[in-house]
Amino acid sequence: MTAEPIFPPDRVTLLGVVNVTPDSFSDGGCFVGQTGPVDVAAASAAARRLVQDGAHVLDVGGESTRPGAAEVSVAAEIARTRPVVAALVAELGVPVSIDTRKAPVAAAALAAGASVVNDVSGLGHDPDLARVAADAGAWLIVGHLRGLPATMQDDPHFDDVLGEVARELEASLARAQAAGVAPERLVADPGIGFGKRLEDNLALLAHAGWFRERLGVPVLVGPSRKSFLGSLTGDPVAERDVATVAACAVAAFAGANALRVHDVAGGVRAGRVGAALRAARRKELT
Ligand code: HH2
Repeated sequence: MTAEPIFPPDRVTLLGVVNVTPDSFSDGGCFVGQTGPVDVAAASAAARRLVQDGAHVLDVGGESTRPGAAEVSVAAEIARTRPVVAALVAELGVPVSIDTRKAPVAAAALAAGASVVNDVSGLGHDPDLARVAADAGAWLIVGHLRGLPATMQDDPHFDDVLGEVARELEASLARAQAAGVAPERLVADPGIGFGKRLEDNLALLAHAGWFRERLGVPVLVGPSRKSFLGSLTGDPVAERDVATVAACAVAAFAGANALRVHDVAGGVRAGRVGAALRAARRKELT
């Protein structure tokens, strides 16, 4: 377990995405097919480039959580992620995060050397996940998600998106602490694209700092290549990295502590510009 602070308050932490899935919405099929083995060497080479580009953490996932995605079995998810986590831990010298909703998948990754658990379901999917993170002394990212990825975009609705998401994240953070996760190991994520309308996603990104103040933990956002950016720009998935950079810069300006991105080179620059502008704000005028 790494002793370094993975989400220090004085930097914008960059998580580089390493999706070991056949069907992720923007980068599926790079390292594994619907059947057959995982190409660990290719995943490792791609992850090495993310680190060279400035990633502080590598976020390894074995199940797509895009709208409409089918659930993957625990065995298949472990078979995809564990060898990649082990290789990245051995070869790359940066903390590795496991992007999963399931306790056994997290346990396998933590045993292979991961130090962060990233749960987009905010502990809503598997009641044992927080205990697994607590037992390992791992960091835990709790995301906001109502329902299941398969149906989350079926007519989502909020009367007060900021208040409702904050209250539900507070409940997730309380569950994590009740299971033994130390408060200083917690990160909250308002869940961009997870059961949200365009206006919800925009409000959540624009108020990242408000969440940070209210929840008292670092706030991570993951706008990378998501469909709300396509709605705004008309860009297809493969061409959304420029819009992602813009969203990340604004999120960092608004107070986000961490950005989860596919294009790390762009995310690093967005984080620097957004954080510098935030530092330059004259509080009495904002
Ligand atoms: N978004 C995705 C996956 N994991 N984790 C956090 N904490 N926050 C996010 O916004 C987030 C996440 C979805 O993006 P991606 O991994 O690119 O796609 P897929 O779920 O299709 O694999």
